[in-house]
Amino acid sequence: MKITKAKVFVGGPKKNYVTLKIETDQGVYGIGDATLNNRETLPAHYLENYLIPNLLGKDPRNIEDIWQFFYRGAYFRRGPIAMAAYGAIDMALWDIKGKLAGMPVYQLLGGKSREGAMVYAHATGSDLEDLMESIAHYVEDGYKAVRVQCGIPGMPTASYAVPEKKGDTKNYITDYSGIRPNLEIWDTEKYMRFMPDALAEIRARFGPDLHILHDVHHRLLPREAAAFAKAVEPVNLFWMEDPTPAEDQDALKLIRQHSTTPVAIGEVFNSVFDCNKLIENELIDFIRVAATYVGGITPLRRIVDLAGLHHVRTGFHGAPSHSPISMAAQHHVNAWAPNFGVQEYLVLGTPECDALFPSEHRMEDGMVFVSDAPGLGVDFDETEAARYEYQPGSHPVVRLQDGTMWNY
Ligand code: KDG
Ligand code: MG
Repeated sequence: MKITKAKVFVGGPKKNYVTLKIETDQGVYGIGDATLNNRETLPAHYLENYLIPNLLGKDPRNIEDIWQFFYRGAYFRRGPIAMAAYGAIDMALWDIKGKLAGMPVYQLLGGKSREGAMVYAHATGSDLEDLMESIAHYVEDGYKAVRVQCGIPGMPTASYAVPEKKGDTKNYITDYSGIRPNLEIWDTEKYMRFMPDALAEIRARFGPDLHILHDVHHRLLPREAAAFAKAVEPVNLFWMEDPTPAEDQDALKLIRQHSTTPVAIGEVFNSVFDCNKLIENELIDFIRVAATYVGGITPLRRIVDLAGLHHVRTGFHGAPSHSPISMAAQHHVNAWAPNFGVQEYLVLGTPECDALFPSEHRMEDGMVFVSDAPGLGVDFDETEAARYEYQPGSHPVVRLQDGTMWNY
């Protein structure tokens, strides 16, 4: 069996999904997602210019060898661009293998450990009352877990992922009006004064059962993060995410020494070597890697197994930039993983997105139910894809009030 053709598509409804389609001499094809938010053209170029020419003629059933060929063969290893490109190939090959076997991918991984996988939604508010309304909306919809982000009083601009004013529906993570980023101003003191009390009010309003998550988005220094984690202990958060920038892993020791608030980290990691020490030293509670950014299902499964040995549960990244293909890959891993925790899930099918990626995965009452269709259980409509093209976009950048660059 041979790979005969592979194509990359960039575009989507208000998104720049990078979709790879691999075709074979037996008529079976597979699809994968290489979307690297705001840098989408880079994995697309890597696929087109180097990886696809080297894929042609290979036996698509040798998933492991193809992964090792690209990873070891590159000499200069890792990095988000390369790993996202390998990730798309790997997902597409698992899709093909599932179709050949007539089985959904979760069966190839070892079968189901659960029926539904709990997901969390993003509640945001320009102020606390606005946020309370947003949380109430998700609770009414049956969500059991909600990430909460709130505008901070007195902050000169809206901070991470919250609307500037009530009712504003602009996409705050990616702005598709061009590649020059918007500016956000950050003030740690104001955040530290406001957010712990706001989280306590949310807990008081919604009771003990709601799983409350909060994303600090790499904004704090280690000592501040430890103080924050200690201050929010009575709230009993499901997790505190990315308290400090991910590069300084020793920062997490300080947080651990001072608090029992669960820590989730890993959405910017692209290899097991970014998280093996954190996992082995049991400095985190949830690992946030994504199938795309770590190079596909093959390496993701290894990280999940390592995490399981150290009581670390999964909480895979699922920001809106992930296409339904990588989300499907994660649904299969989630169905199998014995140490599943929660899944971030925001691909709430618009009619345009459903037409581009017809899928049999089902979302109900804050849970995802994985498809039983052979392969990944999601398809890609090339005719629909022809309607879209790449739109330049950007994340905001962050500065302190005096102009110092800070972490987005
Ligand atoms: O591209 C960056 C986003 O994926 C990130 O800001 C989203 O932090 C994020 C999250 O938890 O989903
Ligand atoms: Mg995050």
